[in-house]
Amino acid sequence: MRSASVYRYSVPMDAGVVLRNQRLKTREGLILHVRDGAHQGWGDVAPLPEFSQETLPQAQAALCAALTQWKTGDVSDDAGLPPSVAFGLSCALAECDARLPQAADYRKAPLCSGDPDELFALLQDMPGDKVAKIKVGLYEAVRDGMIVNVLLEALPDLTLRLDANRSWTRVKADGFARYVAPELRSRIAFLEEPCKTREESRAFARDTGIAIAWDESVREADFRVQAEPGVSAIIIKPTLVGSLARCEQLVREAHQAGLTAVISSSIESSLGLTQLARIAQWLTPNVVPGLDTLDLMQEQVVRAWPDSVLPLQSLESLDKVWQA
Ligand code: OSB
Ligand code: MG
Repeated sequence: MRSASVYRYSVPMDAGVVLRNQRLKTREGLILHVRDGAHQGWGDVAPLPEFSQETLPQAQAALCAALTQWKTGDVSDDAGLPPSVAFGLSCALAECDARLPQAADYRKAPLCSGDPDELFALLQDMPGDKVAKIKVGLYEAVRDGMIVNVLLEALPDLTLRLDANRSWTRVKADGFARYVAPELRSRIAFLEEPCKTREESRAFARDTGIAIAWDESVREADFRVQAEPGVSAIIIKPTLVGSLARCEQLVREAHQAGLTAVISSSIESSLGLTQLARIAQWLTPNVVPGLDTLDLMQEQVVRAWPDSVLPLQSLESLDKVWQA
């Protein structure tokens, strides 16, 4: 006997979380619960404004239709569902069949978009290998270059991930690189999407010796995972990419091409984030996932992230929007 329920959540965000052109005041999404006899599973479906093509109402309609079909037969992992729906549904069904291992990698690369002094203090106290991620391209490229240089110089065991979100022209990207000493550049694990086009980003990597990673590109129709000079990683954001099967395939292709695959957040609720930590442990062991987004939120949802002090919205407090 199969049954399913869908709940709606809304989580207030910290002031000042900006996605591309829009301030994100609340994070809206759906929690789904499936039951199959004695087995059950949970999923988080949360299209990300400015990034996902589908809206939340469209995701909800597609999810309920897929769950209706699942009640009487199986739904294939890639049934043409919007990515956020494919991700949440495949997680719930994988939990239900015990295919999503419990072990999780709760490490996260601390994310810094503001104050480098704050990041410095945090990193100084971090045990073991230090990996942090800095958003660049928000202020002057030259300033970004200086900050990166100072941090790498001051903390010899620090590796940085940087993310420019395609914000630089080649001239600006060169302005950044000029301030990062050549001998420090190898400790930039990657710089995500420095330039407006893939071609410019490739040329930047080749000319500066700073490795790059594909993030936005991974979701473009013409993208193929392949080894390329200067490219060290691909970023996989399951909510934007799709089902677990699709994520597994991308990870497999990345590893075959000698690339690092990094599982990363699309600002899911704590429930979705803990599943991403499990997916990371399962598919990309030894690679710190990019999951430091919980602290952008003021509350957790249904399932808590270990050690987080944020209050938890219980299942009972959510609106049930559908069941069958
Ligand atoms: O630019 O990579 C991005 C989160 C939501 C949308 C876009 C991005 C992000 C992150 C997640 O940066 C954190 C990470 O990748 O470490
Ligand atoms: Mg990115």
